Amino acid sequence: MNTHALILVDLQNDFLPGGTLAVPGGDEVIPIANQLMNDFELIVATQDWHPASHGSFAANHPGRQLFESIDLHGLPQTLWPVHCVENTGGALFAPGLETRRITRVFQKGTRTEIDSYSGFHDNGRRHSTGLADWLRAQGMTHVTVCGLATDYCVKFTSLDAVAEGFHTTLHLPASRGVNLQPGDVDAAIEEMRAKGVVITA
Ligand code: VGL
Ligand code: ZN
Repeated sequence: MNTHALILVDLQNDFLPGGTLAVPGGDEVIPIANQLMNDFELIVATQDWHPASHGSFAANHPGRQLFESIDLHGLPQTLWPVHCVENTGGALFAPGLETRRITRVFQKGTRTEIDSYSGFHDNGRRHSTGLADWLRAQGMTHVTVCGLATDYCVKFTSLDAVAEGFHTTLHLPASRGVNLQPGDVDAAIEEMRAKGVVITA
């Protein structure tokens, strides 16, 4: 597995039950991710890391509703509860996650004016996190992606991995989705499959 990296997406307190943007069953993936790490020599993690002023927070748009879609500097933006604010407990990795096995953490969503679902680029593809170049520099040709949430950050990280030329697998047992609308997770899985992601059930 020397050329195959594991990407753990957003395994952070605010996405777990009790967090501000809890993903149903999000806590269930932590022991599965710990187990999955045994199969990989190179493990990276993404970390949603927003300034309190972030444009994806409904609270920063008076008069707007949670989960409404707005135009944020030219891009469609779903308005989320305040979550994963930099240097707060909600942004920390889940306490049960074996973080010492993670070689590098790539933070995203760090700029107020734009959101970043993918661990590779922001939603406007304006800035890269450096993840793709770093993986290539380590000699990686394959990635397995898992984590939270299947229909947002896992999906966009997986699609960008394909676009960057990596052979990409989605590990479904170690992933959970939001399903703001019923069927969102299934649609995300179908879109990933159609665009070349191998799905491991
Ligand atoms: C995520 C919504 C907002 C995710 C992050 O990790 O999937 N979703 N920020
Ligand atoms: Zn976020």
